Amino acid sequence: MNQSQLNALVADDDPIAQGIVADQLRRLGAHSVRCVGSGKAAIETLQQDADINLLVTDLRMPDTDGIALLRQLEEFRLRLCVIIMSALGDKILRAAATIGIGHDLRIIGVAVKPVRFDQLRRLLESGAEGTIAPPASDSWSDVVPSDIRNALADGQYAIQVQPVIDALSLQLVSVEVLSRWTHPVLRHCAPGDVILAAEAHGLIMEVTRQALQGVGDNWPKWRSHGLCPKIALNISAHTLADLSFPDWVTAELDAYSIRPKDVIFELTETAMPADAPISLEVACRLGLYGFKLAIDDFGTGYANLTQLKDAPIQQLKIDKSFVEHIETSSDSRTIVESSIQLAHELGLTTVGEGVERPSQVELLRTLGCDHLQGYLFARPMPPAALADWARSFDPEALGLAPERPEP
Ligand code: G
Ligand code: MN
Repeated sequence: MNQSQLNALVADDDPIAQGIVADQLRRLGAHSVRCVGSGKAAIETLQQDADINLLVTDLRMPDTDGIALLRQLEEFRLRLCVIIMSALGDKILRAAATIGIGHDLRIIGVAVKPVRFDQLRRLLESGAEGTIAPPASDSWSDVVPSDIRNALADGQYAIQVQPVIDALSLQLVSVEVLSRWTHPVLRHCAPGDVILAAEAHGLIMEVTRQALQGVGDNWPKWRSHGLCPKIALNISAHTLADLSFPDWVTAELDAYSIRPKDVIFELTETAMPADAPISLEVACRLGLYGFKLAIDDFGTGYANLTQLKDAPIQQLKIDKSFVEHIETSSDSRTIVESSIQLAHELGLTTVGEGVERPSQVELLRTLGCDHLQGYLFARPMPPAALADWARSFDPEALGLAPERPEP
């Protein structure tokens, strides 16, 4: 992240804490830092100053507290990065971050007060290049249809694939298809934002069509190398509400000789067919056609047990935020363990996301997780690189040995 582009707002009713954080941000090279003493003042300032791209906010404040502030950021479409801090401890911070993510905010981290300099530096560094939202003029709501059409036409849109492997045999079972954009003007726009813009302008099918084309173009090559991974595609609530999608996607895939049984659609929990009869209808038809459905990022949204039981879902992907601390946090471990148990009792397979260390593999295997995905095995890669990856992938080099499933 380029700190010289950082225009920060610190919201805290305690002037001393406010001063400490502001000073730390300046020492970290922020271009400008402003401070306010309440959530209400924060909203007013953000509405006046579109250049502010980072909010560091306390939770307990007069007027509008931090949680209400997160909601108002969404209501007023103030799309900027947020760091939440509080002296109230870890649990409330994590809850606040979850609420923020639910509001579609870019929460780049949480910090227990008093915030330490190195902690703040790490949070800012971990926000990857481009994570700091640009001023409002670059935000997705200002992306016009021609930007997207041009990006699609110019080949600035490309897919990457990330392997998912069987937890016991350590063999490739599927690849998740991820959309990547490299646009000279839209470069600040996170892929998710471009998807939002594409949806808003009715161009999401074209984006999906290009993703399918990316897969279709590589499918014969993968097969020629003896690889036949299932294809996991992310679809949004918008797509799931489109009654024409099942027939359309079946025909598109058919052109590449990809069969529905080779495809898994990943839905985020927020896209789950809750009270939306049309979504349920589309989900059911996809199931009837032979596609598999997975719930993505399980644990971060609002899927309830009835939805899990009633929706035609075959797989549950456990969010990486739980896998991340599985060795050290008993809460995380309990969540992963009960998610796996619940999934299995409902007849669903499980995928552990965000696996970065062999120790996580060991635990996930012990807990009975079926499939694994994460940087430990492979980062998302261009589709043409998959065969090379498969050839050189060596679990033993990671200290892992294949196990045979129990008979
Ligand atoms: O939400 P979904 O499951 O679609 O997320 C996929 C995202 O997760 C991709 O952007 C991918 O780069 C990222 N990802 C995949 N594996 C890992 C990992 O091991 N660690 C982290 N931090 N991110 C990962
Ligand atoms: Mn996914």
